[in-house]
Amino acid sequence: MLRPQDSATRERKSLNGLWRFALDPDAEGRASSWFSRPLPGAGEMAVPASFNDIAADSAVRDYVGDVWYQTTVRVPRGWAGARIVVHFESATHRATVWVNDAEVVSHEGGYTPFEADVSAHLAPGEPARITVAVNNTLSFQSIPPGVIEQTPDGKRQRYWHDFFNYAGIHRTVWLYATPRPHLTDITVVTGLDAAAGTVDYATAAADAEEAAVHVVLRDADGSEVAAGSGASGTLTVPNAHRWAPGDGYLYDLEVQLADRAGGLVDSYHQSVGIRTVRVDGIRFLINGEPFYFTGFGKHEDLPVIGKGHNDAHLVHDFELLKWIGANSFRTSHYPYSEDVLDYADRQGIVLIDETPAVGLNMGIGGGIFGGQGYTTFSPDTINDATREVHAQAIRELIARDKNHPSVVIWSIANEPESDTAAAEAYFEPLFPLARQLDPTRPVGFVNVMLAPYGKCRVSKFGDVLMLNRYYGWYVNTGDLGAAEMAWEDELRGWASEGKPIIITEYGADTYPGLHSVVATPWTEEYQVDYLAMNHRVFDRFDAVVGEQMWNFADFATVSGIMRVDGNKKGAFTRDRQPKAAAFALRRRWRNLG
Ligand code: GCB
Repeated sequence: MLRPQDSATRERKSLNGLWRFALDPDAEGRASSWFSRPLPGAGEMAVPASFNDIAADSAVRDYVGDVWYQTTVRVPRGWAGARIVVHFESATHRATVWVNDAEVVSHEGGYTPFEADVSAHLAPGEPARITVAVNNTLSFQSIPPGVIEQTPDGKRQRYWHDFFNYAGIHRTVWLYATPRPHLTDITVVTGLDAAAGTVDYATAAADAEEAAVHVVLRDADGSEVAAGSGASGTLTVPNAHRWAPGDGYLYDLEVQLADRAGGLVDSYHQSVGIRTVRVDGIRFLINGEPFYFTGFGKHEDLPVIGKGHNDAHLVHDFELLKWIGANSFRTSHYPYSEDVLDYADRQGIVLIDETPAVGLNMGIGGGIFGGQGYTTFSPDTINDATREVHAQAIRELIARDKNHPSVVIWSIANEPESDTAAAEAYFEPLFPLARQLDPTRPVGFVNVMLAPYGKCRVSKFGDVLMLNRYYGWYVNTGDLGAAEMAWEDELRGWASEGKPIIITEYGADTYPGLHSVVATPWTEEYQVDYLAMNHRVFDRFDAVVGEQMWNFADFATVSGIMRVDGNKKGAFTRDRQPKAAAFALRRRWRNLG
């Protein structure tokens, strides 16, 4: 699937704005065909945004089930004869879409795009009604998983990941038009040959048996540097300007479909960053040079709009990354908006790209360790059907993000149970799946403290080791001396594995404005001391090739005794003000060189 764009042959129309909106607590909307008329009793809701925090009402915030969105769009008159598609960049966690009275598509998974050819269901020049039932229920067969529990106040969604279950239409909705013969996919793989760069490209098209493919590669000034013909091929760029961390240099690959007479049929522009990624022993190489990750695990999380994408906040967050000296982040714990990926490409920010497979671990709940009364992997809980949903999430992530030079690692899960035979059996096929879908990038998963060195049965499948550790916070709380010893001891074990290690999380909850002269958890001073202890430990190991502090900013979670208005491990507050830790990180990262 190609992301909608305007080109010489394509036109798109954003459907963002206020949509009609209704909850469906009695689950009657589908049976009563709510899509066939103006939504009954509808209010209005912003798209893109999570619906949860928009209303001042816990019935909306904590709602579980179908919610309905509806808009009316006038289809441009000029689109007569075109193929017309409705495209959702995401709908969390699943959706069914109707155009006028016709059901056109359903999609499972809250963070990847889906679309449908709706040409047969609307008419250029006429209005069309688009209705979406978005469902936010998590089950043992969803990624991420969850369970519905009955309480005296009704049903309640429970889950094992530590961020609020925001839902709704979080990203842009497009109506777009392409010619009938059209490009359906483009894959680029880049290489380096001394000063030259190579671009292997492969294209796919539909309804285009007669059409020929031509490609032109242009540099950032728009000058042609290479050209070719054929559905796939290799282009060579002498003296290529490499994409590199901090230097988001992009070429533009224009792919054209032409008819027999040479007339232009379809045209699509694909950005290309020429770079290589490789693991060599304990080194992580970008363009053959050792790379050390600095940065964060982040979230898509903002006041009011929840997980809704917002361009102003995107740019601001990247400015803060630059200010603090971060060169990377992980898209913890789900694929982020494609606007984020595009911007990271242009800014030269390096990404670890993660699936939504978080909370596959019933030993953890909301950051709290301990039995939660469920077995993680079993025929009745996370099972083969779940693994197929997980596999599909991996397929959709790689299909969507394969061409982004910023993405250097696929993370197939965050902190699953990984110390049991059942976990090993569950994960074993998922690693080769990811490698088969993309043989060019290292594949890993993020290991939890409950499966320490010597106990984890899944890490052996990964190309890199990604560790989340909270010595000095969840264990050895307030005792950084003991924490340092325990942490160094465990890390020594991992370092003996001969793989690069990235510390993908280390952090301490910190209430902004809380101070103490003696080391006291929750204070700004303790967070600074905690980070310094971690950095001392990392610096003792050559195998540690990166540190991503948890978290970039404070974020919303379910409420509970471990969370004070959300998770407070941010270097920045939720509204992006720096804590003392931000200045400490800035001093370290800007001097690492
Ligand atoms: C973790 C999780 C992350 C949590 C964090 C915490 O290990 O990966 O989602 O938010 O710990 O703060 O407990």
